[in-house]
Amino acid sequence: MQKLFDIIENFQIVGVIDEVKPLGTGLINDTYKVVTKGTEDPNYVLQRINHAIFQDVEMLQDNIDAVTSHIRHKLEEEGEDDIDRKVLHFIASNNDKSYFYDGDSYWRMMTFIPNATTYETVNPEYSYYAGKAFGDFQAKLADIPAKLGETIPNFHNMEFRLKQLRDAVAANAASRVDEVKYYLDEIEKRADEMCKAEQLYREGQLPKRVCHCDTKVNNMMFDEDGKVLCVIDLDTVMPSFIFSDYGDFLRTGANTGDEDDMDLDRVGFNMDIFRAFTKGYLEGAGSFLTPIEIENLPYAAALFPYMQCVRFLADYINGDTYYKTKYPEHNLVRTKAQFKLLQSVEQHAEEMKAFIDECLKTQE
Ligand code: GN1
Ligand code: MG
Repeated sequence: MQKLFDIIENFQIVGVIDEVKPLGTGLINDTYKVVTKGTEDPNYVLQRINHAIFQDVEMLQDNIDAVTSHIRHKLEEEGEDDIDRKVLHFIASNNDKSYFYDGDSYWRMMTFIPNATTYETVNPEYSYYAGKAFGDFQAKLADIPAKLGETIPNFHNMEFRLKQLRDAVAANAASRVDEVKYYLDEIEKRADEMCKAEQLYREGQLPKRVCHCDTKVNNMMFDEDGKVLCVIDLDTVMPSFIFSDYGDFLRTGANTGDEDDMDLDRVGFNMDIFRAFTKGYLEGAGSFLTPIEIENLPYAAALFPYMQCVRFLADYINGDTYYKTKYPEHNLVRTKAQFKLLQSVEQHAEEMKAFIDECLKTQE
């Protein structure tokens, strides 16, 4: 902990530090809450950026600066009076950068948003607000003048993720391929269909827009009334298909079980959450979505459990080199849970389509 106190010394914060403790359940970065003494000064969030995964920290922080200042500007224009709870505020380091490098790791600090909560599961009402919030987030970023870089190249490119899985199978580094044959077959059966977005993009039918690309339900801060204050975890904000944000929320928010549930009977796709989130999303993003984007929202709902299944399985086969794991089979358990979720989504394909058509009719 002393080390963390020393790191914090390198940032221009106000207040005297009382305590530093782990925060959140992220699988990539290490996150801490920095509590200051008394109630006058703000508390902070300290993060060690996973440099093995985010290799270009300069680009990463430039993206985040561009996004947060653009959103801040829009909120000011709208006359919003709670701006500091609606957009992240990063603290400058002593040499006026938005991060600090200690010779080994990259660190950054931001103000802790007071009176706000994150959730691992949400009810339909909160999902509706979340849908609106993501639609609104994308709408606000539609005219961002900065050209954002890809902080992780090919992050949500399904063809690339399948190639990584196939490469992992060919190398079989942890000798785990034999035990996962069933899942590999199931993945291959769906491969062409799941690469549809890349295909449509090549044909010029599908645009890329600035997206959040990690819209897990726990990456949102809610206020006391269940309304979304802001979206956090901006490392992966980059150009992508809108499917990323729509699909990844449903993958986490509409799962009746946990992402790594060992009890597959608990895992399934909750249509009430789907309906509420979709209604909110179409209200927030309806103004700029194209018919191809809207028509493929059910595809997006399937794509993200599928992609996550591919990514967890590839990591399992590689011997767990990417995601934090709590036990040796963790990535396999995650793969199975995501596959079960995918099957449940597939069973609801027609119902999803019908609901979206219905929403569009009432919006006309
Ligand atoms: C990672 O950082 P975190 O835990 O919010 C991952 C996402 C995955 C998610 C799976 C940079 O997100 O893409 O969907 O885990 N982020 C990165 O839970 O790989
Ligand atoms: Mg997170």
